Amino acid sequence: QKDYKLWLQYDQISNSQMAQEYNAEIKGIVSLGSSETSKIALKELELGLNNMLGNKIAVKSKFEGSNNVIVGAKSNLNSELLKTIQDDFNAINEEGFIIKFISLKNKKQIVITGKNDIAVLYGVYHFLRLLQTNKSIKNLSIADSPKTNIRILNHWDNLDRTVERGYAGFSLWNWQKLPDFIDQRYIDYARVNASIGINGTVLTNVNANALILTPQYLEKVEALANVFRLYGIKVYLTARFSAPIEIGGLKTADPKDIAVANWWKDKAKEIYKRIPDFGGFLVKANSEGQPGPQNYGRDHVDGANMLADAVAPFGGVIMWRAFVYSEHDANDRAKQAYAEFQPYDGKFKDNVIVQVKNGAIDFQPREPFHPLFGAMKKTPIMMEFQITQEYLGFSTHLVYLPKLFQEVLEADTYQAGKGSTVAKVVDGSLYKNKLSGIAGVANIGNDLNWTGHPFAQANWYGFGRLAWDPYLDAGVIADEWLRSTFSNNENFIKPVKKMMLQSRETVVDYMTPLGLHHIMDTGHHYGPGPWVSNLSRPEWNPTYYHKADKNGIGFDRSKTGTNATAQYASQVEKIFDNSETCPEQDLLWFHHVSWDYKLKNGQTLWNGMALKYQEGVNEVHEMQNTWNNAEKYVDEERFKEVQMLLGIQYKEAKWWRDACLLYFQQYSGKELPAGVEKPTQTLEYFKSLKFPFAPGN
Ligand code: BDP
Repeated sequence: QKDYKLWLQYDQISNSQMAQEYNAEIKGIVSLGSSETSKIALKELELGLNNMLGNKIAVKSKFEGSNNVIVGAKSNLNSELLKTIQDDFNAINEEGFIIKFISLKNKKQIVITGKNDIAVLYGVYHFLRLLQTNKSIKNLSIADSPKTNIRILNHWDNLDRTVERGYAGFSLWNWQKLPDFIDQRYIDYARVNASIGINGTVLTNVNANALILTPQYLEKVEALANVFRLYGIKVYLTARFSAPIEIGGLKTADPKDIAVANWWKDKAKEIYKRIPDFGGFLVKANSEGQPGPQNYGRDHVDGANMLADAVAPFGGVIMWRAFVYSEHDANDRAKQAYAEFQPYDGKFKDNVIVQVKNGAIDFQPREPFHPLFGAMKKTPIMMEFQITQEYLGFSTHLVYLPKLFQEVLEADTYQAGKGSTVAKVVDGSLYKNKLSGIAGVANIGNDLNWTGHPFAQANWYGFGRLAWDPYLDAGVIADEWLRSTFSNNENFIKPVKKMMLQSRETVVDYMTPLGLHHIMDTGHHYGPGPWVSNLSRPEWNPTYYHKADKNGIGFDRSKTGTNATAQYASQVEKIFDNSETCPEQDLLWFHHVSWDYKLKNGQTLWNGMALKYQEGVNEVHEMQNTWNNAEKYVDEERFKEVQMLLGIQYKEAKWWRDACLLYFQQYSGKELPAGVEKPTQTLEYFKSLKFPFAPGN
């Protein structure tokens, strides 16, 4: 099944010129290593080359003849070979690889190497990608290393196999059959992740269940770790802060209590005995009702450091989340994480890294970057992106997320002067952190195609590529993905890539244009619900976020409002604080403006907003056209699936437009401008819609 193979299709090269080149340049494989991982690398290379070149490639035991692909880690290279690439090793880190044409005894050879077998595996995948994307390999000389240490998926998977915010079926982890039954899917999962350089996975939900830390479950976790290790993937777990009470029989989980600290130390010892390369814990504490150190009058530093001490002897890390906001805090929700965490700068132990969502609210179609990036100069900060589309149409809407990721990574925090981009914060280069990382909340489930929407595979792929190199361009990534997943035909690539790159702006247009946010319906966050105002916590209500009234719309976070802008470096603050200089895409995030406010294009806010909603709908229609024209380049199954999904997206884009405009119109009191289609239903109708079944909430 094509869907299942993701971006590792290895279709036969149809471009005859490239096929000729590859056949001339690649005559055989010489594999030097003998570890399990070396065997995996060899098998992959054989599979890829045999399929793409359409003939069986010779696997040799010696360097006979020329143009062999020689694969092996540095320690496997003989001195003669090593001499030819010695210098290249200075250009890579522990996980980096070298792919190079060399001359050995006057014969041309291609070496794929690195400092260990996992790095070599990364090199093999990179080499295969070059062929998959029809790049010339003549005289290759590549030395490439990942820029971040922790490149990790966060699975919000529960032990009953439901997945919080998961839209691609149930959890991959079959706890009932583990540890003895190793589903082929675990191996395939590790393989595809290795192909994009992902090196960690948190198996369990941030809303954690302490049971995962009991011996019965740890035995199962160990079985998964044994599979993943061969592909360079470390296993991590979420730690429920109250576990010492729930499964340890203690009366408290106070981090300053010796018995509690010892309980975690013993637990860590027990885990590392089973899994010597266990990565560590991800913790959601004192957030949305989860237990944490504050239950005992302690703070986040106390909690994180206590756990850090437990895993430190084994080289483990604690990823402590900064996703906090409280109903008892009268502050603007967008300000709370910064207000709470920034003062802790420099207080965490060395093996703690603070995990921060890309924006200050919650994975919206668009958010300005989180003010904590760059603001903690003595604390490593890692990125948390959401690959699963909780607020962006689940796995039903086609939205290419690397565009969103890139926008955040490129944002300049100015925290250490101009050029202090978020990418430099998360790769650790800005403040020379020892730890760095990028996490993505996984969009993977047990659906046959892994991600529900065939194009959601691109979001997994793109996440991995950006975690490896946060400076990559979303367009380049889309190009790679399309070629590896579908076809190298330019007539296919060009329009479909354009559609992907536009798709993120499109969803913003039909859901939350001009800086609107969090106006999704209650609980599931799927359809529009700007009218919702009856939830117990004020900051859960859409009305809290858009603040529409007769005078205008938007959340005033400037000096005249909550002053959230002051949490940014002064250069950024200045820009956001003034509605004239604030990027229009963030206008209603930072400002409450009148319905007659003049936009840059001369339209009034009301007209401009209505036209944006319409534009979003039109753009989805365009996507449908683009896809229909792509039919002859795509297998029937995937073609039909995407076609049907785009049909739903078109219907739902109109639902968003009509529901939001009818609702806001009550306040603006204005007619819809020319060019905006008339709503087909009344506001009452849209309000009465109940979403019958929403997965994963
Ligand atoms: C929100 C989700 C919720 C998660 C929470 C989190 O709605 O399901 O538990 O974030 O990140 O986006 O902890």
